[in-house]
Amino acid sequence: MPLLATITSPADLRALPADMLPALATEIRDFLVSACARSGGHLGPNLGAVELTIALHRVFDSPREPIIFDTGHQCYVHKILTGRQPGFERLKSAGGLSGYPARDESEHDWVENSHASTALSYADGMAKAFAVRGDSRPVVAVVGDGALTGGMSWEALNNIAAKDRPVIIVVNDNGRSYSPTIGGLADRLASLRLRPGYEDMLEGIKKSLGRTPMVGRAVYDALHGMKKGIKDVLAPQGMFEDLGLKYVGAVDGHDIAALESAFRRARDFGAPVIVHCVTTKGFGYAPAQADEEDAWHSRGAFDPDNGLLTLAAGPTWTEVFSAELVRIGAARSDVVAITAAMLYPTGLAAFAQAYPERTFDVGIAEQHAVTSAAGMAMAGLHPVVAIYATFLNRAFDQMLLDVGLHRMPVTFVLDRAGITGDDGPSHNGMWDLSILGVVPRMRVAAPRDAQTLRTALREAIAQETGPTAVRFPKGALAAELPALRSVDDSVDVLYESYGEDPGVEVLVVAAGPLAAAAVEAGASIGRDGCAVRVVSPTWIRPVPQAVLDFARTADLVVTVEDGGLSGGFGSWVAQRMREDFLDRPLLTLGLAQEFLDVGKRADLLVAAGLHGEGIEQSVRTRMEALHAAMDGGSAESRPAATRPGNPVRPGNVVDLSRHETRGMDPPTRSAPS
Ligand SMILES: Cc1ncc(C[n+]2csc(CCOP(=O)(O)OP(=O)(O)O)c2C)c(N)n1
Repeated sequence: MPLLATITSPADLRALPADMLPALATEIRDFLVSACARSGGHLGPNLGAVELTIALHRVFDSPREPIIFDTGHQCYVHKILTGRQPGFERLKSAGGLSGYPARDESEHDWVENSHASTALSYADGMAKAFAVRGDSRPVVAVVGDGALTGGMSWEALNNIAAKDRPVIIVVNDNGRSYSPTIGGLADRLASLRLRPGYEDMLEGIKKSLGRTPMVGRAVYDALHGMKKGIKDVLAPQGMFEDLGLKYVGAVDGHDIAALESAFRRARDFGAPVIVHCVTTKGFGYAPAQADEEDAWHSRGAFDPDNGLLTLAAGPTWTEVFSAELVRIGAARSDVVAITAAMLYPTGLAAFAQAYPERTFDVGIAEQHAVTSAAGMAMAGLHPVVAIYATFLNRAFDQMLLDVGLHRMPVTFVLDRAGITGDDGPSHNGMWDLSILGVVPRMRVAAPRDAQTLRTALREAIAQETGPTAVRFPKGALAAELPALRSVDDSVDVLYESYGEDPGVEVLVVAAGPLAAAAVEAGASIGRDGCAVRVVSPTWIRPVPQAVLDFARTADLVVTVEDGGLSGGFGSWVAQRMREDFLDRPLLTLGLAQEFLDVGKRADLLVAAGLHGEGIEQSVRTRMEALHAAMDGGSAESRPAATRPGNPVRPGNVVDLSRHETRGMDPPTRSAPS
């Protein structure tokens, strides 16, 4: 029977003889590779944390003694050891196991994270709470060298070091974030990693001196008394000790016995300790370990035999942005790019290759990235901060005051905006519009396809009087959706069932790539003889005047967006309509302001009613309600589009196949009967 099948809890693990642990580690690696091959996942970080997690669960009594994983992407082994092996059948899928710690999955998951650099603060808070309650149990925080570059980690360290509370900080140092971790701290850790281990050396001295009795012991003790001095020469962990934190390490992060011994010493100490573990990302699976780009930090489904991706990825939004920024960089030497430790995922690697001196990886430090961008703009550059939409949350104040108040020309490029899906609730980029909308004079673009993305990016970077943001979603690029016509150069008309007639029964204003679903819905309603217009403004903030002009002649205005409804695009349109005394019924379609369940982006969009059929249904329901309110609901007086079984009026037939194949051709114009 495989060992792994016998492990359903940390107690089972603790009962296992130490000499069986290497075999268990091998089985866990095989299990991880098969699970991630099926569903994709954070394979590299987890392969690197196998021994470390085994040792932690043997030494600490989880869940009583909390083990908090920073970011949480490396918690798969922890899940395996805490009774969740069966859940890996549906890793990162609806109804399956989350790719991050999840409180409703297990009592071993004290926190539910995914944004980096929070573990030390959680641990500090728990340790304070236990102390207040007279409880001396230890709290463990596992933090990567990447997460350690985040400011919150240092704010927490400053507090943790101030008191003798038993917080054990396990630094999982693989030298990488996605790419190699950068900065002074990383250099410092690297030197700790590379120098001969102090503890090993001391042990060596002890052994050789021990062979000369009498003198030996005395010399050893003297040496030991000089411990700190020697330590500082051999390994500059003074950085931590100066903060008041005991340092243990560097420990081989793939040697379970060494790890267990270091953790036990740290546990016995009863005060804050750093245990510095040196690991290798992707350890034990050659394709991951050998990958220069990111050691398979996060990988889609693949063939476990050769490591090749199972599904060939089509062109992505990120690639379009990436290539266009390089072109812009060639023409504009003042354009610089900033990433918070995500050079490849945000598409900045090509820019970095072309213009290395104009690319800045600041570490996992979004707040600093944004204020640093403000500084660059003050000194004459045009910074492009490329960041996942969800991580912009971290830098709200910096965006509002350091960039916004100073009217600095900084362009925020928000990748993974809207629903991202399988990374769970905290990774959805559904908050950005709500916070962008708070920033005075912030201009926001939501391109709907590759061409509008290229144009929006150029226009954003051409702005010199204040900040701009360009948002686009995760994954495969939407099909090109050409405009029938453009109004004021700012709003594209994608569909109209009665041509350019000003008055319509329904105006649909779609933000970004949901334009395709909006056209599908609009065309279906228009086919029933209803006067429908679907428009797509690439720049959604400020709300273009042309949108308001269109709204003035519509019976019902509908906004569609891939973001939280609270403070989003629909609310901006509502506000502008109020300001313009535009008293029209308004239906705002978007995401409920909730933490969404894990699922595929496409499925979650359907669940939110943001696909063609869903939008159509919402619009029809609202039209029906409006007419019912107006005339008491008599079926005959309702608009054609909402009458059950309504025959399509001749002349108003929209040939949808033409829309699908070559964008949005206008339907044959005919007068309403
Ligand atoms: C605030 C924030 N910014 C960016 C990310 C994206 N991200 C996820 S893991 C990671 C690198 C983490 O590196 P490290 O802590 O060293 O862990 P490793 O994967 O190397 O084990 C980054 C940048 C994030 N999760 N949170």
